[in-house]
Amino acid sequence: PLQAWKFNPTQEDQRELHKFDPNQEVSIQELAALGVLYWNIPVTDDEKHMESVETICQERQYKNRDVINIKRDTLPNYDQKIKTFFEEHIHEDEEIRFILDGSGYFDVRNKDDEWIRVAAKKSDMIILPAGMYHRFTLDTNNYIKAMRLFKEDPQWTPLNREVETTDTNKFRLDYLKEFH
Ligand code: KMT
Ligand code: NI
Repeated sequence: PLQAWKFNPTQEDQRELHKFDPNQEVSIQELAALGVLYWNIPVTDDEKHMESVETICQERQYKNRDVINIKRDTLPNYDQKIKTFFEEHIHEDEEIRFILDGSGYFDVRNKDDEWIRVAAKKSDMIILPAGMYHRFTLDTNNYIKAMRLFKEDPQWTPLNREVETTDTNKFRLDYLKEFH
């Protein structure tokens, strides 16, 4: 199952675990209450997992997808992108990620504006609702390959917190109404 915990904001590198001692686990139910959805779809060599992906795409009307391979050697502008992914932001659409290989962390804000660190690994599909503050980092394995699914055209420009007027963004207000 998915592992999630309260993020301990120490000065350590963003790729480290950032757990409190003792660890403060966060359950899938708590994540669901914040609007975070999760499925485990085993990724196999025969590509059987794509049948489940197709079904989810049809049910939830995801029309577009691409695959991102986040590794120093394969991702153009690697350092800049790693930095951008870790800036706190929202989107005006769901953020849907299906992890094909490797692992990484999605940090999401809870109702008290604390970070929850969600560990995503191969075979996890994670959906963050529109308007939820979040960020992403690789872990110390330094590699993730993920399918990114989109409702419409890849229209997932990050709106960074404070830089833009995200607290009054319509999608932010809709999120708060539904989940807080
Ligand atoms: C994002 O929006 O932060 C990304 O696409 C990077 C993470 S995908 C595993
Ligand atoms: Ni995002």
